[in-house]
Amino acid sequence: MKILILLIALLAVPSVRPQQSDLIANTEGRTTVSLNGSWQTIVDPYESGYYNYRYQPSDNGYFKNTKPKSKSDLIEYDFDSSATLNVPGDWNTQSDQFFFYEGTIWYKKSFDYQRQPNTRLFVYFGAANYFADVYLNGEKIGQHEGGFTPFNFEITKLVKDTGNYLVVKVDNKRRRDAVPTLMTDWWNYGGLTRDVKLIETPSTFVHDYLIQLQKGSRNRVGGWVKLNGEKLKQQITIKIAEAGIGKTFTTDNNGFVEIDFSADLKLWSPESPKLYDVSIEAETDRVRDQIGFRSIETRGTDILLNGRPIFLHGVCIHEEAPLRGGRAYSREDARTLLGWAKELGANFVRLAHYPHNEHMVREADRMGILVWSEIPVYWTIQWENPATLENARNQLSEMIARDKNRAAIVIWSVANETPLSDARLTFLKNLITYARSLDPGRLMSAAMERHYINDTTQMIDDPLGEYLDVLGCNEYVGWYDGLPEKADKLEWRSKYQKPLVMSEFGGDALYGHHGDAATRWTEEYQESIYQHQIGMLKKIPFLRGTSPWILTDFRSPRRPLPKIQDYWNRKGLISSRGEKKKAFYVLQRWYRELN
Ligand code: GCB
Repeated sequence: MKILILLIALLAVPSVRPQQSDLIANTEGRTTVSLNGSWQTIVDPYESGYYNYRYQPSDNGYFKNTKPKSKSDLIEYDFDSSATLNVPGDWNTQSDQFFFYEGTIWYKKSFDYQRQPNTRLFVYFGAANYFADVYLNGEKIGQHEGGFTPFNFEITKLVKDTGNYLVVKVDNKRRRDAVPTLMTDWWNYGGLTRDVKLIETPSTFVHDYLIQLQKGSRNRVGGWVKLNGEKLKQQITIKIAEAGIGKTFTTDNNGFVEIDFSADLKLWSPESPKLYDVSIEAETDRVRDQIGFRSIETRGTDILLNGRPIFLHGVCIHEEAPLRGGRAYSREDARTLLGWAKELGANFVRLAHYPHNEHMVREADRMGILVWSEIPVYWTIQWENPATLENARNQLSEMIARDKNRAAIVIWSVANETPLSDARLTFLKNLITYARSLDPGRLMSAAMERHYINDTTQMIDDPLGEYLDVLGCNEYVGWYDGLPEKADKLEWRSKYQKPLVMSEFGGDALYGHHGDAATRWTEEYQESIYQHQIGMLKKIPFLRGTSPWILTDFRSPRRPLPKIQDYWNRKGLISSRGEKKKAFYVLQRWYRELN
């Protein structure tokens, strides 16, 4: 029976229509009201605000926000006199007592809202790590799994002019069947880690759209528009005023229409990240966006941007806040991180190991930095579990839903360093097919492993390679694999005639810790890794990109070594305090040559 369910799940043909995700993908082009700021919170390690003493979900949990009605009434919690946490923000770095906390915290925010007639209201969460149960005025409005993608719920019928209370139970307990699973090399920052807002829309509104150059074309725009509401058949006009474009389409009875028109546009590129003001005007609604147009494809072992071969010289980035630590969430964080990548000479970043906050991709669009974006299918996911697959598919669809109109994003990646097996291949093929159905325009990749066929020859022949456009490969020659000099003699081969991005390499160094190049943890050792790596990389004929590990040091519970790691992965080219290590300058020199 289990096998049958798995087969059905794996064979289910993904829809070629846009995903029916409920996400209002573009919240930036609409009027919103922020619910950021201070939220009342209750720490609930036993989840006694959710379960009763028989461990059954209670009808009368903390989400009811009950107050004593008389002086003898017994109520054992009170949001209003409890401590607060800032939203957006992880809880671990807001108080020492939460540093290692994995469990449930309840959040409550009160608000008034005068909804205009004929409008609808949604509450939108940029992300909640990991599982969120959401309640408004004591009623459950939904739940969401996955710590790095946005979600929203309609609250039109429940919202009142005054005295609303929004309660969210956020649980970051790791689970074997989840995505990611129990073991990762990054901190499990819990909480409402991204912006929370209210979105008011007309009763029928532009729910989502894809407006990008068609695959392989530099002058034909394609995509679709989807309406939500009662008046589903409408005229829709796409306007790009600066380019003199105004094209009108009519949606079908489901509120959906495909768009297709020719346009003479200045193409987006790292040298010239041109964004156009685009407006999507329905009869009942209007949304604005800033969209860049570029083509991305592969030919043999080349990656072509706007028809010309490009080398992606970049760096990996975790969503670790620069300087202050904790989860990054703001536009300023994004500017600092991407600014450092630019200073390094990068034209490309790999946003590891999960979809980053929207500021990162919006800023990359503005700054002209190409992006690889991925979902946290990392290491040892439960490949045979249909629920795990469903979860991964959902995270993939939410990532694509939010960011599909960003020119900067050129690669979607479905996995990182996953161990070979038939079940894993079936799982990942399913994700790739699904992603292509949601977004036919971008390149698909995965960070794979490689192996030795003899002492000096590395081979890329993971069967997954057959299904990818771009091969990704992580290698740690000089750190987990021999000493830095080992790279000098290595030859690289690939079973596939496809471009390779070396998606990780590097080693740890504590900033300011010096010694000779043979001493681990010193800046000199790390510098030597980069010197030998660059020599090796230059000789790989099918190499078309690099994203060494990693831009800045980041917190990891797997890294306890006192005085060196202290729960930080020290492979950053920049320390957690913003200090550049010697290896930064080695890589910068190479990237400047490439520029
Ligand atoms: C890897 C992982 C990355 C780790 C890194 C390391 O291969 O993809 O998440 O942090 O190695 O530092 O070991």
